Amino acid sequence: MLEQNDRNAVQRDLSAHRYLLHATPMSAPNAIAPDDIRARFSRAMSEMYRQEVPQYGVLLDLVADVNALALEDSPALKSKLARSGELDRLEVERHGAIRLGTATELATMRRIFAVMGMSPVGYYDLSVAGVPVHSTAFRPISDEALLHNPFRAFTSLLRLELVDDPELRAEAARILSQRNIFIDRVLELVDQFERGDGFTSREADEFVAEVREIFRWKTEAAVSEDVYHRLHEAHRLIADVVSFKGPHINHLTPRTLDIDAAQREMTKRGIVAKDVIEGPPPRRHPILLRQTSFKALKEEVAFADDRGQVSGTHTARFGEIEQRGMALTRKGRALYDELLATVREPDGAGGSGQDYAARLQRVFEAFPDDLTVIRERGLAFFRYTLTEAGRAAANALTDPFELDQCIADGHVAADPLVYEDFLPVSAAGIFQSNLGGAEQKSYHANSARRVFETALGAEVIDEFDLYEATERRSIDALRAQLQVAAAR
Ligand code: OOG
Ligand code: NI
Repeated sequence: MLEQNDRNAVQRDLSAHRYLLHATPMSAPNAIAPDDIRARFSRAMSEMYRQEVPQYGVLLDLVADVNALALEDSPALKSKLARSGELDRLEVERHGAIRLGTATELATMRRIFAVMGMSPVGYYDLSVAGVPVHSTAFRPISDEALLHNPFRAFTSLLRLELVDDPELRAEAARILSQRNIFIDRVLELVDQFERGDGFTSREADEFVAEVREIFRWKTEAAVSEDVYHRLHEAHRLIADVVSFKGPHINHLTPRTLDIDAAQREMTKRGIVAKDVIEGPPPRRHPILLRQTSFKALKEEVAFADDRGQVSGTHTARFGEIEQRGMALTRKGRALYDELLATVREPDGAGGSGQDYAARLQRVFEAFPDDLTVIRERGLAFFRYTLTEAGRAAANALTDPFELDQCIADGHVAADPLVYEDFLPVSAAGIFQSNLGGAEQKSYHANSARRVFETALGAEVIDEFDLYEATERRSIDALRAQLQVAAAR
């Protein structure tokens, strides 16, 4: 049965984030809305990445083809996506990822993303999988904003405290403290936004263009070849963050409706794909998130030596695709984590082995794949809406209404909410695969959420609270509709 959520707890938690939810001081009457700035930004990033990493363009075309086929093959899928509004957002839907070096960079990035209506959701500790970062995802949080454009930025902060060698640690910290990745004009525009003055369309374009520059690949390294190699020796990721003049976007990920087909298509079109799809196995009713990527590119770098510039290469940037399924409740997520843990290596990173897919499939037979069962066991979040039949019968329905009865009678439709977030084990697998495969460091895993939030200058929003609130709002809306009908 649908659990009676502790509504007050959700409300309390969300009001603690009022500054984020209402991070839109829109006093200027003709100001461009954050949702529009985000949509422009997402488009601009995609154009840039297409130029920088041509295989990303191939990936976009491939995903468009696979999606068109999937919709053609399944009118049911098409009408479901149309009903939830996802059909319209599908073509523009993607996420990107960046890695930052300092607390100041993270806090400033939070302010920049707020201009685009993106808030930090979730805390991901990647040290458990041997990656010395912790992360959050900046993303839109309201239903309307998600439908408008769901662009997300998976944002990691380097944890230098996990570097063993004190000398190297100090040197990396010194290099990072000397770089400034934000030009003054961007900060001026952020101030203007925070004052409530909003942006004209030209200012919005200027902001988008300047923020995009922050994420552009810059060939000139900030360090010598020798320092690069020492950082690289400590961890490839440390070299990737510390050696450069800015946090280059390291991938952009479109959303596919059929990741197995997309994976096959990648190979056909000459893209060397990661061998294992991260996340749950294929199912009739997809849950959470499945992801695969292609290997990072080797890019030209000019190291700065006393002797002048020395050319070399760096491998960091890649492409990824993902298929999104339903958002799970805490209970559903606990079951997912438990099942996944039984098929993973003890270190949690990178599912592998020839029979991995088969083992995954077998173990996940314990996760129900029937929507009614999933809902009745409280494993996923749903959106409830009145059906045509429900509308016709509305004044015969009573309040308090029996949700399950209404669903059984066909008066109310229950559609799963889309998972809008990320998965730490999958993220670790993606990190590992593009860091050059076999490399495996082990860190004393320790989640440092508070430290991360202090660096960020804000708390991260709990993603479960957001889904819970969305589900609850749909039930409230239903109830209101029925009361109106009953009063007639
Ligand atoms: C981020 C990897 C995580 C995802 O989709 O899980 C990620 C990175 O490599 O910086 O993007
Ligand atoms: Ni990604």
